[in-house]
Amino acid sequence: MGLNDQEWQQVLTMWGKVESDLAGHGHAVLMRLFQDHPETMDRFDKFRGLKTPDQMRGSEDMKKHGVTVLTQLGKILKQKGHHESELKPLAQTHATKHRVPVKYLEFICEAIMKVIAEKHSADFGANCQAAMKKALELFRHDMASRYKEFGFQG
Ligand code: CUS
Repeated sequence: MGLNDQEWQQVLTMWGKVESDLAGHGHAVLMRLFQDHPETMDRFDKFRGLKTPDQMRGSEDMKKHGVTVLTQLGKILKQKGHHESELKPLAQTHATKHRVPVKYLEFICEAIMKVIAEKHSADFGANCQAAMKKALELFRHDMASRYKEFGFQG
């Protein structure tokens, strides 16, 4: 499940491109997530009122939350797998407060992969995609083990 140096480098180079417009990518990821899996909107009170793609597109809350999500994930990826201290508080709030199941984390990771593929198709080749997928799998795997420690089966 671990990544080698070259794979981490691919992941972080790609993430640098995501960070060139974190708000744009974050908003696109949440739009994608909520369109593909509307049930995931229920986890956050502030999104329940959004019904149409236009409302989502104009939502400052979604823009802000997109930045939050990608900022947290970026901090974790930059630890290249040594992310225990970053992951723990995130797992705790998501297990005990938001109660975001592992399945939803999978959906959000899928949305991230799709958005990167759309915005950076030329730079997101098969190797880089595979590396990013592995990094996101590692993240989910470790979130899932932490969830169990907090008594959330996820
Ligand atoms: O916020 C946060 O943080 C999370 C993510 C990470 C990566 C963990 N989230 Cu938010 C999640 C989710 C959302 O937002 C929505 C839906 C589902 C899930």
